[in-house]
Amino acid sequence: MTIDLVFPPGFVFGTATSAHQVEGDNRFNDWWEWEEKGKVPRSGRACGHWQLYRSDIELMARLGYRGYRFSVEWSRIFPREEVFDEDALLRYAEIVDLLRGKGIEPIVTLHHFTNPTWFNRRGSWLREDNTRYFLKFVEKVADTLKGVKYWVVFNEPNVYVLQGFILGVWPPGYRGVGKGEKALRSLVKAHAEAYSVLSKRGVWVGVAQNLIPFKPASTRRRDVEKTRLVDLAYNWAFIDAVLHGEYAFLKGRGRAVSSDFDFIGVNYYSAYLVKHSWNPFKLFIEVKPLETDIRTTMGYYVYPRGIYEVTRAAYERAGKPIVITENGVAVEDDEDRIKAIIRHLQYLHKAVHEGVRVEGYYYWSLMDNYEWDKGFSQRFGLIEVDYETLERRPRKSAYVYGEVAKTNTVKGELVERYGLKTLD
Ligand code: IFM
Repeated sequence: MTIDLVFPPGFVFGTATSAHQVEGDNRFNDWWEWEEKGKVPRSGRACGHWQLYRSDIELMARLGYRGYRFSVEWSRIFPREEVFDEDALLRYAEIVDLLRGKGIEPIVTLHHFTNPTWFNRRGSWLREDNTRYFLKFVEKVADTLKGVKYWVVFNEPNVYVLQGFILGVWPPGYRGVGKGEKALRSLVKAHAEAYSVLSKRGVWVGVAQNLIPFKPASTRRRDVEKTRLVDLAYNWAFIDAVLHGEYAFLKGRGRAVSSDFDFIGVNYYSAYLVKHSWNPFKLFIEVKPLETDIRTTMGYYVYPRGIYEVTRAAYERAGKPIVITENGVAVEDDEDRIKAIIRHLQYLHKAVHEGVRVEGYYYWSLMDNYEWDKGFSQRFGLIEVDYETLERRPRKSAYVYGEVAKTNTVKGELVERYGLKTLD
């Protein structure tokens, strides 16, 4: 008989979304602009969450979820540089109150990949003094959303810098390692400024960092060295810069404005193999997904042990409590989602059992939504969204996860049926 996996009292099982991916009609940000230019699929009304938030919150409460991570859309609050939309901000305040009323712990993200278009016209994150615009937004939000304990200033600054400033495949569309490093330093500075505003209010401030267990494709020295470089630049540059004012990036070391975190949010999805490449345009690096028994429709694979690896690594490196701010899968068969959840929780439980301080786990995502350059093709949701009618239909995984959330326990029968037989 398999025994129950019990998580500590106070551990929160919740779900996560972001504004542009679920709200709909975010017309004043740079993603919308890219959509209009035909560079990425249109988000349109997305899941209509900006109108349906009340029933969505009721649904998450009925399902038993205890936490909800969402983002406040900067371009809704400041659609123009000098235009402040108080009503929009008050709607976010209402969302926080509704969540609190249902006993759901909110985590508020302040930047989740989107900028107001006017901010980009001012030079975006390539100009360090532009952090003042973001700070003005942070102050407004912090003054209004009372009673929020957990704040994430930046979602996945590493993914954002890579896609938006090095590869140029996401807005604002800059290319080059130098640009990426400039943006990185501005984000670190903006984090410091936001930290000083928020921490005075006695709340917890963190980052939601996308962490990847990179593994050398072979034991060859070149592959091992490249793996170390990628690990430092991708996983740790932002975190090291914030904590120590120093970081290692793709072309050497750099310095930035240090501040602090009260927790590290970990967004974990998959593992990758790293190989030395002779192609200078790829910075002499080749990265490809580590293959396992479950392939997601995103093209990468489910590797549950990775959540243990990155959670431990983040805890050891930063010495801060951990929140799993995202973990989830886009799959065609919901049974694979249940397997993925149970298996990741087996490994997370192992980390907790070994003494890693983890405060919660937020499944990505509450519902199917707009997956950036992949549009609506990816089904990450515990809840299926019918994009024609906007009807929400909880999947079997939604109820299974609800039982975990209500009891803080993964029952032995679930482990037996969906879990891994042994953990290494
Ligand atoms: O949808 C994204 C989210 O916006 C950031 N983290 C990864 C998710 C899945 O790709």
